[in-house]
Amino acid sequence: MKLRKGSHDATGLRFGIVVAKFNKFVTSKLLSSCVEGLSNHGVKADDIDVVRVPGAFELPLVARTMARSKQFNAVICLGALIRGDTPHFDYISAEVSRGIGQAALDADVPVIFGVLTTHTIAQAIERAEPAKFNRGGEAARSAIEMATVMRLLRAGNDTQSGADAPRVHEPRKRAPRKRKT
Ligand code: INI
Repeated sequence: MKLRKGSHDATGLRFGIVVAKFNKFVTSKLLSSCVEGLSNHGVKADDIDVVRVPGAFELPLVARTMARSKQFNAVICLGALIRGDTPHFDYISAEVSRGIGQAALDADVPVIFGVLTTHTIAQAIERAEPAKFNRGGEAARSAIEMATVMRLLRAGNDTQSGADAPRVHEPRKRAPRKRKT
């Protein structure tokens, strides 16, 4: 039996994050703990691009565009869907989960589902809280693990760990950012 798995060493990897502004009191926490999670595993600030969208419904299109740009080893979607009194929640959450899955398959790049779907505001707050469920940090770890396992599989090498494996699926280089003067 051969066991192949990713690692949590993200040095040199690049990540895109798409974050919904709706329920910002929750999604801002998801974002900060996600960025912290990435940097704790060796990702440089310059290697993280964040795009804000109005609500969770808009996550899949932007995630797909980012993933297809081939600039990122993985894209992370962050949002908070909180059930209200109408069926609105059910329509949006079904579409968002389907769309995020589809984005990954279309782009052939990991797209992580860091979207909370909760019955109450309290549940959402608890899940975003770094000292409790820390779903933002968890999304970061899933993205790193998927990025490294995909790199390993694409390299076709059974013996190397994700961190040591050569980078076959190399994201395209971006133009250097202009400094503000
Ligand atoms: N967007 C969310 O991210 N979370 C929600 O809980 C939510 N609710 O409940 O309505 C929500 N709605 C907005 C939606 O995602 C779109 O932005 C909007 O419909 C415009 O397309």
